[in-house]
Amino acid sequence: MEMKGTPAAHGYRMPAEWEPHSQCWMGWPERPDNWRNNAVHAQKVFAEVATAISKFEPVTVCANAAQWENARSQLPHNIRVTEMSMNDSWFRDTGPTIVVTSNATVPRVAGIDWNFNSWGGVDDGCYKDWSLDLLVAQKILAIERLPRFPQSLILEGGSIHVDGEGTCLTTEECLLNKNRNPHLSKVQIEDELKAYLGVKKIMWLPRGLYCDDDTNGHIDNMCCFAKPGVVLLSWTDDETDPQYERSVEAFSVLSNTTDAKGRKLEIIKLHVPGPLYMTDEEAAGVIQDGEAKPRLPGTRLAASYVNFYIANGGIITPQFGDKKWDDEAVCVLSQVFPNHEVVAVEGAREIVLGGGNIHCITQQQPAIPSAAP
Ligand code: KQY
Repeated sequence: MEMKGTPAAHGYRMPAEWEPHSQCWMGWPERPDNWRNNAVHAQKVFAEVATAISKFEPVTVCANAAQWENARSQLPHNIRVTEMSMNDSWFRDTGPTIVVTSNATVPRVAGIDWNFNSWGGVDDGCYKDWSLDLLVAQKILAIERLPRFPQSLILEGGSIHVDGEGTCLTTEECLLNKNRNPHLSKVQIEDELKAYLGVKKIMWLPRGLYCDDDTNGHIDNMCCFAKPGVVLLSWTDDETDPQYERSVEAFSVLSNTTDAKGRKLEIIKLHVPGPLYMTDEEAAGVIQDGEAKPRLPGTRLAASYVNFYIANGGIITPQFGDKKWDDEAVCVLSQVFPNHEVVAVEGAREIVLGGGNIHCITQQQPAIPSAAP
């Protein structure tokens, strides 16, 4: 069912990720011009992520027809595997943003179907044909019989975070990039976010993570809410690392702003790993066919522990093989989320080789809220 008007006008809001979910959606990686060695390593890690999440909430993994049997064979049976066409498997960005309302006169859960241009269009984006990705959100909503709000704004889910209490966090580097919505001003984009996410205030960081070039600096690699009034920020103590300047800049902006409720933010630093770089062997495993952005040896990987997923009672966090900062991330996240079990996914390097991480490959479906009395 297609909804008329905007979600906020019907009382919908995007809940925070820590609010209850009815399930999590993921895609299944396969394209050999993004995932090395025909995606065999990535598939193994996607299966680990799905399995970890499935301990906390139901998971549905969608796979192209030719991959359905392979996906089914690699995933435990408590995970639903369904056939769905896609160009790649970044469901944070191609899936719907699901919103909820307690307003009993409309369905309590609905989905926003954003426009998508492969993170920047034919010249700047990650691959040249995204026609199947454009249908992913609509298909998920149809499977769940959820009403759909179509949106012409080009926006990926990884470019926004909300606290569920009226604040949205994003980056200028991505949302104001001329390769997304060049005809819209900052104020017009804010108005769209308010009307669709049900938020009152947009907090803009100037830039995302250093070298997060595939996404033009998505917020979900740089900073996220841990609870209302508290954010986790990608950080480095190394002043010679170009990431330092970005983290200091973001810290300053966050320190000098208040959220929608007028709170000053508590900022918790989450040190980045590495720096990590794509090896010759890793790059050689990717078919460079001109259809997708080349994966070049020596490229600095956009690796960040902020790119975790909050499940019902679980934090599913990437690990990169950098023992010091891997352990530190688990320690910080365990303190920040004392009521969640932190689950570390060791092989997350394989996901970052493709350009994102655990948050980027997952999409929560919020639980149905109770109706207002
Ligand atoms: O990080 C993401 N949200 C998506 C990254 C896409 C990379 C495509 N190569």
